Amino acid sequence: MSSNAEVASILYEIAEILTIKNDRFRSRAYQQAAQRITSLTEDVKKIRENGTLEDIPGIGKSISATIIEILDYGQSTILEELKESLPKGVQELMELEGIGPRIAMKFVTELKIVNIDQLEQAAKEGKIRDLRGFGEKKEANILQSIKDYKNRQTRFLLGSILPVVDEMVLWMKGSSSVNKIEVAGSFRRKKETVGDLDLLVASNNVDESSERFISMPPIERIVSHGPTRSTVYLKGHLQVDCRIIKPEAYGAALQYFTGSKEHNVKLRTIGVKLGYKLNEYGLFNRENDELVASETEEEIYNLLGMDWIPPELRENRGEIEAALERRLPHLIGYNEVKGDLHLHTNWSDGTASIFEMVEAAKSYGLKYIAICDHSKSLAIAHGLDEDRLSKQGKEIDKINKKLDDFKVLKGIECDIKADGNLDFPKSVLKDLDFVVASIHSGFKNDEKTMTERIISAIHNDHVSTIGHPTGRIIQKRSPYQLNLEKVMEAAAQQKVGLEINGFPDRLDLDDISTRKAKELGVKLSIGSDAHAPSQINFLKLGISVARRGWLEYNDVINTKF
Ligand code: DGT
Ligand code: CA
Ligand code: CA
Ligand code: ZN
Repeated sequence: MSSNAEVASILYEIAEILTIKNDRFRSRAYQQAAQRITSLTEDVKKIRENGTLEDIPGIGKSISATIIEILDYGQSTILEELKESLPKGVQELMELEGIGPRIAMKFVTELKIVNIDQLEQAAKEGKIRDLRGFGEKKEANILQSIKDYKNRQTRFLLGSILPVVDEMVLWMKGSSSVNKIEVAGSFRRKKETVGDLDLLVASNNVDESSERFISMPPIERIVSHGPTRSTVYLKGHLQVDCRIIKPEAYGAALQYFTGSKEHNVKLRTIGVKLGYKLNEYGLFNRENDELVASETEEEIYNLLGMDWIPPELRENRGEIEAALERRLPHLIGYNEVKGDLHLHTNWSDGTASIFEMVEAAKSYGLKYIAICDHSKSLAIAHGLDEDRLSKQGKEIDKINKKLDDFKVLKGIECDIKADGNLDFPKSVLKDLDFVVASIHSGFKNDEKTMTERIISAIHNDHVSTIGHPTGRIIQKRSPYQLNLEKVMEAAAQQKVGLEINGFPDRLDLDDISTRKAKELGVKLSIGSDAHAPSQINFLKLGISVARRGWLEYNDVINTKF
């Protein structure tokens, strides 16, 4: 979309809502302005640069300000506010691509449809095609928009989208117009699942960056395209919102679009008390609207009287208070984990040999790994019995002799049996360097049974940590019935760790439980639970959870050594 078309379409939308609200006079003004812009032969951006916007007939001070906002930021405050003022049903229908205020209002008033589900039903029953101005084609388009909308409602595992984010960032960096680039939103906060990706690009050539974005290889469909704002679907229906910003406003946009919304709301109220206005464009003086800061996040946080806050903490869970009082945690760094304390090989259900896992761990930058294959109860995973475990131990000895500056620990992921005993006797466990004790059966135990089962494993002298302590599988399986607080208290008392399992659909403990564990004095072990060499990368996901759980260097077992 050219700038002229983008500006005109927003002006038209404003006009449309004003009509619905019976503000005929302003509506006409916006409509005429939109028509003017559409019929211009010159680029509206040029006219703006020449300072002659208001020379265009029908464009006064206020509409010209709106146009400047659209050109600079791809959106309009007036439009956003007008949308907010519409009935809820109309607002919901407008979430659909291709449904503007006028059509949404028509559905609400003529068909008494007040939400997307009702619209879907009506379209499926062929009730839309008979409306004046519609037809089969438009009805089919509506169904497509609804399908897209529903796909947008599904969330993606953080771990599953890392490769596509890398690919996207690399692609964008291939354009010399790209000055800075980052995926903001929940991705930057490292939430366990993300709804969509919010790509921010600081650019010294907006048009070039925008073209680069929509010509990205993994795009499945372009939903909208404008100089400062575009939306696309990647394969698998992952939505990417791209915003292209001038370098001097990058920090403000990064702060705003990193969120979370709750964090931003709280930050704004603090700004108000200090006489500031904070939005995606910058920090402004409330009195005279003068820009105070926008280039970096640090400036903004500092002017608000606080330390810069790491994105993983921005959930309004006390981080703003901590930043104001200069007592933010010194979060564990992504490079501070020296070993992987949970991974599998082809001795059980992994795909690779011990040596191949060592190679992968070394190239990741680790100093040690604990081989923790499954124990014999888990027959489905080809779990080890005493005999094979001892053979594996001998192979590990051989490998260690060949390695310098790297160590392979002898470990096991030992099943906790129904009665709370472990799958191996103490005489076997005592010779191991690291014992992960995990539940892999009897998920339906009641709370008391499950809690006692895990606590009795904690009381085994040879257990180092409890693997994936709650058993949840994201979007698939709820945690076991468990009194997690009691488990944490026992772990703290017995000096047994609890694991943060980095496997993308586990991330168990989760962020909130991790923080609770720390508060109760538990040490955490981070393990990738890798079943293949490349999966050692999942350690990063575990570290993200640790950071979201406010952990510092000393809270994590495998920062040491
Ligand atoms: P997601 O995509 O559902 O995983 O979660 P987010 O946090 O990425 O949310 P998203 O994509 O809707 O918006 C990105 C960020 O933009 C969000 O974290 C904060 C900011 N933001 C978006 N809409 C609003 C809003 O209405 N008010 C405020 N204060 N911030 C917003
Ligand atoms: Ca997002
Ligand atoms: Ca978004
Ligand atoms: Zn396991």
